[in-house]
Amino acid sequence: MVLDPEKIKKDFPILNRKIHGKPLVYLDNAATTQKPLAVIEAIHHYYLNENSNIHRGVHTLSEQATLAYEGAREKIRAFIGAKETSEIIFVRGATEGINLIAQTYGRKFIGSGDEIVISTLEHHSNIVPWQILCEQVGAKLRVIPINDKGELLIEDLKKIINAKTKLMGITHVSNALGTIVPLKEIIKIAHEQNIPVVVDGAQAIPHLKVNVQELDADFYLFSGHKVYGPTGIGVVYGKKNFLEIMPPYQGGGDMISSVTFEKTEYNILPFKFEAGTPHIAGAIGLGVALDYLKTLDLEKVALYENELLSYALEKSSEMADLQIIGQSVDRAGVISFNLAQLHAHDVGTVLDRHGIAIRAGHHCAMPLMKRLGLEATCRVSFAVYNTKEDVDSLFKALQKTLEVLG
Ligand code: 7TS
Repeated sequence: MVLDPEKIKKDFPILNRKIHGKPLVYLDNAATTQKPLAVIEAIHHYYLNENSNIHRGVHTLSEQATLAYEGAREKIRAFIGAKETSEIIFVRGATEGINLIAQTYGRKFIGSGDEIVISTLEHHSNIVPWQILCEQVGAKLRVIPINDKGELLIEDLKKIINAKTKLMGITHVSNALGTIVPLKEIIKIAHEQNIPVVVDGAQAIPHLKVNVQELDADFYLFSGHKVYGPTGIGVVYGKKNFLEIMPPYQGGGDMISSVTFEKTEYNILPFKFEAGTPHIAGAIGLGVALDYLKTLDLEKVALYENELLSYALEKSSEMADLQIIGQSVDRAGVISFNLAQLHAHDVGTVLDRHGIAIRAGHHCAMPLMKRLGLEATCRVSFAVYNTKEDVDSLFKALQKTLEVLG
């Protein structure tokens, strides 16, 4: 059975909205995805029926909230193929996940003169936390270059890593160009030199079937809101042997097993990394979002989104004034482009008048834009509820944009 996009669309109430009198065509999914009714209802249900604090109550509500929260952790473990729930840490999102690793693993195990390798494709959230760490400990950032298509130059990576390399931070899928990085190969190269790899999976989790054990990723993190879940919740997966030797990220309640004024003993994994009351409703909502994706079948989702991408790329090639940025052979449902000599923001603004939501700008990847010699691009990014009709609407509106602005 193939996916039925019209049926899927009905699961997302916001897609019924009109924007400037036109039906909403939402093509800014790399920024955040819309939420299916099941997720909205799960959060609603939690606050209506189970709201209380977790891990501490002797009362029924607390027990139920704890079960729901820990149940969500198990769903995430299964979704990404981790070995144990103790390896799944709830955080606010991908950004906090990277900062957590930088400030715990990084502060403890990376020192003066050491090197951290990232790539030209990275989102600012996989650049700046490492720069901050480098300043704190006196380490140095090295960057894997790309070719003009937006693909990583693996041969250069082999030249960059050396005895000083203590960590690699790499995206799985580029948010700006859609490039799918050959992660397994890269992790293998890094591991041959005993370099742990942190994977930014923010743009991969919604689109690809990810198995952290098959990839052999040491850390893998993502945001809930990009995978049909709520904002304010995300996940860090870490191999247990790393998490165990890492100091805690923040201090406070729940992350301790005993406290005296002289000394504090920390809690076991994963609680050691979850200080304070977490985003309980968010975790539950994320679990339901992953359930939803599972019922659709991620392999079918990937095939369907690829179909949309091919259809849109074909349409792009028929439009002489449209220049596609990024031509990676292996890519997820993202198209970056510029239209004639128009500024991306102007294009985005006119498209909005047609009810079409896209992103325009540097996509929080300013070093990548610089490498490509650009200030900004327009970016269309697909989700499972998008249809070929959405793509048709986009290209009709782009033609009109050319007529108005060109
Ligand atoms: N990593 C990648 C690859 C991303 O695309 C983003 C967000 C992040 C990390 C940060 O995620 P957050 O949830 O912690 O903010 N990317 C985008 C985008 O492409 N447009 O808006 C946000």
